[in-house]
Amino acid sequence: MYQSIIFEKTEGIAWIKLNRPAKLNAFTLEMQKEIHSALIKCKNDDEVRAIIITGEGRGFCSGQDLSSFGKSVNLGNYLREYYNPMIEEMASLEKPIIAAINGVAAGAGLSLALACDFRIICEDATLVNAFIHIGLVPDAGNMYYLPRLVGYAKALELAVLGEKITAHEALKSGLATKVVARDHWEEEVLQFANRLANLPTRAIGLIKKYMRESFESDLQTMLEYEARAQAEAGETDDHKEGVMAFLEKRSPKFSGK
Ligand code: T3D
Repeated sequence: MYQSIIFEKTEGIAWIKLNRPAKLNAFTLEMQKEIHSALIKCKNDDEVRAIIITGEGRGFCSGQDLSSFGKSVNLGNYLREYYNPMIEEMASLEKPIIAAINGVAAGAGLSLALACDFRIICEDATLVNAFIHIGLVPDAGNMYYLPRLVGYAKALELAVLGEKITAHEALKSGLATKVVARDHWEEEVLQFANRLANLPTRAIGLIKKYMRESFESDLQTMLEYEARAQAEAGETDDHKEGVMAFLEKRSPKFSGK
């Protein structure tokens, strides 16, 4: 039973809801451990084909809970022990993860969103790389993902100036998959997650696994990775179903197997 998150499963979709709304879902040690544990559950559960991370109340996540930090904490060790394994779990999880950014995402809360595969942002939500305001540097994968998403110059600007950006600015700079009106928030998030959950899940996992290699690999290496991934995808039921459906002129029904 979780204390700081709500974990729910509905028809192929797992929801991880950060649940400290009075603090805009600021991270505590307990919350980090619980998110990590929920991600492992998702990895091991074949029924889960898409994961949504969102926040309860008016915030997505306001980053590290600043009131829970004692003076004696070594921040580097804290990151190594709690944040980094959670971010690495997200990267290696071969299922799509959606950040449903319902409200402000700040500091490591923004990092959490960046580590997701898709970001759906509510029209009135804001993002802020808040670390600089307290004399810290972006962490929890922020300095890895941000330049890859928006380019070096914009990433540096967001990290150094720490200005709030709106959902529409996030969309323009490549941070957001889509911006959704508050009135249609839940229905659009669910629709997007359902769409992913009904795609060939194993192929998505392989895309996620190998596409991230492209930043560190040359063409030859990527060609070999593609061949390996395709060999695996070609053995799936979903590949057979996709081809059959095409030949029979009907919509495919993918099982994720
Ligand atoms: O190695 C390591 O582990 C270091 C890791 C660091 C990772 C980090 O994440 S560093 C960055 C930490 N986060 C921040 O610096 C953001 C702090 N929060 C804010 O700047 C603002 O709250 C927001 C811009 C996020 C939202 O502003 P606003 O005006 O919408 O809300 P608010 O009134 O400031 O906040 C509402 C409540 O949440 C308030 O509590 P109260 O007064 O009603 O009792 C506020 O104190 C609380 N809250 C918000 N963020 C945090 C927080 N409490 C603790 N920690 C927070 N991060």
